[in-house]
Amino acid sequence: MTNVDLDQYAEQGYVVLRNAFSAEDVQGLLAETATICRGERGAVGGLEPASPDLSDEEAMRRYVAINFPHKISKVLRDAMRQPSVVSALTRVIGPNVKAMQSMLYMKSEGKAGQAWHQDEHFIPTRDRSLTGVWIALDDAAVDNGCLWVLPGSHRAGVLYPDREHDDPRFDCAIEAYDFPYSQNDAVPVELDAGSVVVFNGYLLHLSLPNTRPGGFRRALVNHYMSAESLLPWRGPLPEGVHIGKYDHRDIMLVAGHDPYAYKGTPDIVHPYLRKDRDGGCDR
Ligand SMILES: O=C(O)CCC(=O)C(=O)O
Repeated sequence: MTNVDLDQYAEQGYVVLRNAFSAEDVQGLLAETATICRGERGAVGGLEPASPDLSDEEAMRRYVAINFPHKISKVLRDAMRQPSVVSALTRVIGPNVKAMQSMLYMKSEGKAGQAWHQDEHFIPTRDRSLTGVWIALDDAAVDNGCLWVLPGSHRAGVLYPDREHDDPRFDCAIEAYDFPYSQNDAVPVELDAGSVVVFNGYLLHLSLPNTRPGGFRRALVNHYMSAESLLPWRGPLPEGVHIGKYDHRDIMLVAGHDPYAYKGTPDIVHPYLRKDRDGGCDR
């Protein structure tokens, strides 16, 4: 069983698992990232297949991130089920755990970060069990746009107000504001490739732009929650279904038992490119 400091997790809202993925695992994930960005693994909404003369690096530089890549990639689904990470998740969530989202960041030099936010704002669970797993595929440091957190900010169990913003450092996603922390409380989570940060869905976090010349800051981020919770997420709802009963079921069980297995796991979400600030924000 993976050793997780549960006291630190409860207190700070995050915990780092050093070397959760081997150097070989990371090489496999980077090769898969290039294949996906070339359009050679399957359809990704908005992605142009790379011509043979485009290098892998150029193919990856075109995009900031892809949402739901695990839907077309066994390598990424296997990473979602990585035993040491799942073992940690069973300690922080409980014995029954489902995965419900993946995001693959390329984030080459110049690409924006994401402003302060709480993931439960975007992905509401009924029991506050949402947990992010952020896997560094390159060494992640301040200059290439690592994650920053506000330790302990999950503890109030409050989702803070949010608004649109015009800060060019960040992508078009809304920012949280009016929370009782200052920038001085923020802590960078610098990680070696293959290490992982597991964090609570109420933890305030951001990332800054990648300012490292020529560099990438690739990361795979997977989201998990307890299998017992319904997932009232993503619209529009099927006709006649009330939000209180809606349960998004395009999930993957990674540990234990799925009490809603009788509902099946329909294929609902498909990979798509994440909006890059360079293309402007739709407002
Ligand atoms: O990796 C990043 O740049 C942002 C990731 C993030 O904020 C998230 O996973 O919620």
